[in-house]
Amino acid sequence: MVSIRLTFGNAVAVALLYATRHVQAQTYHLRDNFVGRSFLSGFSWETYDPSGGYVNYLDQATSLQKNLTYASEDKFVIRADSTNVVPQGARGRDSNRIVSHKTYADSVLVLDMQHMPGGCAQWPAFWTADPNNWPGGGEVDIIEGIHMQSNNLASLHTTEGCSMSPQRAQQGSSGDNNCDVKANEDAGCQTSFTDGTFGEALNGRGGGYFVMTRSASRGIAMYFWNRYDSNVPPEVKYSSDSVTPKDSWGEPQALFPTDNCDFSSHFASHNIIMNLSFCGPWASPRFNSWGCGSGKCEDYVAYNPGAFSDAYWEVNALRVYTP
Ligand SMILES: *[C@@H]1O[C@H](CO)[C@@H](O)[C@H](O)[C@H]1NC(C)=O
Ligand SMILES: CC(=O)N[C@H]1CO[C@H](CO)[C@@H](O)[C@@H]1O
Repeated sequence: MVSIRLTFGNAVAVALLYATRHVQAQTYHLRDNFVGRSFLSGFSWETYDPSGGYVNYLDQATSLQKNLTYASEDKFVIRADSTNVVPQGARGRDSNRIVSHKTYADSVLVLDMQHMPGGCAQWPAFWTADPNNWPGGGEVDIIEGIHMQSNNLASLHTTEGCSMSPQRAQQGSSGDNNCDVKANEDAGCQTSFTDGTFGEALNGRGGGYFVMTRSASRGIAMYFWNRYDSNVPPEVKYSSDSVTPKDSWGEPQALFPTDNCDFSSHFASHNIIMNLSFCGPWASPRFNSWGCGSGKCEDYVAYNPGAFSDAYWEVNALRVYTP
């Protein structure tokens, strides 16, 4: 009898485990596939800088004309000006900030990125938010960092009542754990990815694939594979009609589960935003300590155009999948 019970118990346990995994494997279907010129029609170029950077964001027409935005059949590039000294009285160095027309809630974003900005004074970011409802609608920073950082920093920013346990099933390491923008001077709840996931360090590996999965019931997970990693899931590497995040993808770099955060009330539908700012409240005060020189961040940006020849995002594809 005892042995029968044990056998029965094990069978139930195995069945439950299988059922749990099966439930987690949700399939998402391709909704938008931004490649090359389709960025021009799918995004708007915002000229206003809400973050206090030393930057002059251009409108699309001006940026195209200066070739600071470039789109072909299969490439999309946005870059900072790297030939001119910043004129007296200008808002800062010419750059780009693009915002998707469409918004997405539960979704999987696949960013196939060849090259990203990185270096002294630079503050690039790839993120999602509802710009008309901040912080009420939440913010998800997928790629962000400053200066010569080589670990990507991912974070969530919310209203109060959303936090993360410091121990999470992720490859990266957690930093601040309160997502509330009023805690920790808006650091948000954070995970630092492993090394080689940001800036020049990442470019040296041929860029790679960033994947963000967002679900009101399961929270947010972020994955990264560099371009030559043999474990990039085929559905991520090659344009595919659907993706199914699953255990075989391995442990995510960053995990933001729902245990202490109700995602449906803290996150609205989000636009996708890519920007490249300079200096500002995060990078300026850390300019000297990062070994970028003894002067001021803004002067470095103004008088050293040549230092920004690598300050560009080059995107092969951005695919958006929804349930
Ligand atoms: C414009 O920028 C693209 C991408 O950076 C580059 O390949 C191309 O040569 C540039 N065109 C000109 C005319 O400089
Ligand atoms: C100027 C600008 O848009 N800066 C934003 C760039 O991205 C980060 C995302 O973390 C925002 O916090 C900045 O406001």
